[in-house]
Amino acid sequence: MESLSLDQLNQRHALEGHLHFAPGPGGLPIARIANAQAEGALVLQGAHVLHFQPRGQQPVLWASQHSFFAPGRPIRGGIPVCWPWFGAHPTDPGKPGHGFARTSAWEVLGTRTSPEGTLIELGLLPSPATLELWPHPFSLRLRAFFGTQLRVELHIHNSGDQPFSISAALHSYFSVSQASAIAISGLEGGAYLDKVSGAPLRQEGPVRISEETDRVYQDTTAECSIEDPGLGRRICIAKQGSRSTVVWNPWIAKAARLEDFGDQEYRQMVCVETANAPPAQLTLPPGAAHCLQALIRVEPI
Ligand code: TA6
Repeated sequence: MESLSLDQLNQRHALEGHLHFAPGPGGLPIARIANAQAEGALVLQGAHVLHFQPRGQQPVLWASQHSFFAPGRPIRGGIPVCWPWFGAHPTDPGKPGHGFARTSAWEVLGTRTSPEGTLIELGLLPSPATLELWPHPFSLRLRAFFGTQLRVELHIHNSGDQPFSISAALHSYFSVSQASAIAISGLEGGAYLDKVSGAPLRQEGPVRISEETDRVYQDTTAECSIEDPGLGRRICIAKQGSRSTVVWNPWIAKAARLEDFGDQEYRQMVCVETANAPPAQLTLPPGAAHCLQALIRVEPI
């Protein structure tokens, strides 16, 4: 895949007054979006949505002040694209956590703007490096639409002649006033795997955060919302093509162990992830396609 310079990207894909490419944090190429509805940003590495702020609102996505922004390193925040596996590799702990999509160089395929908002589309195809990690042909596309809502779509195509099985997530980090003061609705009664204790449990009432929280809610397709009285808002996360919802906050000890996570930053974030996460798998026959979509909006409360 040809990697274009910022000048070439701007010549081909910039949209006057709405979208342009510039050096982002750490010098990583970034698309910056501004329109009547919102501001946004997407780091080309990993097709990584980093920022979404509807006009008149506080930023919706969270990112650590300690995040790496370096070639091949995951970004701590925004919406990492976890593919073709979620979490640790199922059999080889030496392979990168959450797969390779989030640290790969994606290609800008197109941009478009309308009175409703601005779209950017990126693509990822196999390389010798990805085939080494995962020996299957594929085609990925990531579409991010910045309007009054943020719509993120991961389109997965099995371009090979053999079926493949994957797990995946749009691993969204959200900015909240105080993690211990929010309530996450939409998962009531759902069965989940508590990855902290290893126990299979069932959710009673809304999810509240008061300790390390790392839960994979299975067979959940409902919209979730993060009720945040401190910011006077709820963040609503609707989805399509996803049967798992992951809720994560590292809390005190794990945040302190993570090099790219400030010791106190757990207080201002929570992940509500749009996923198909183990034990769920997604098997695509040759030629099949699947779309994993998150639709994120903010409402006053
Ligand atoms: O989504 C929750 C999780 O799987 C946690 O177990 C934690 O590892 C988190 O993802 C972050 O993973 P990362 O590889 O980005 O540090």
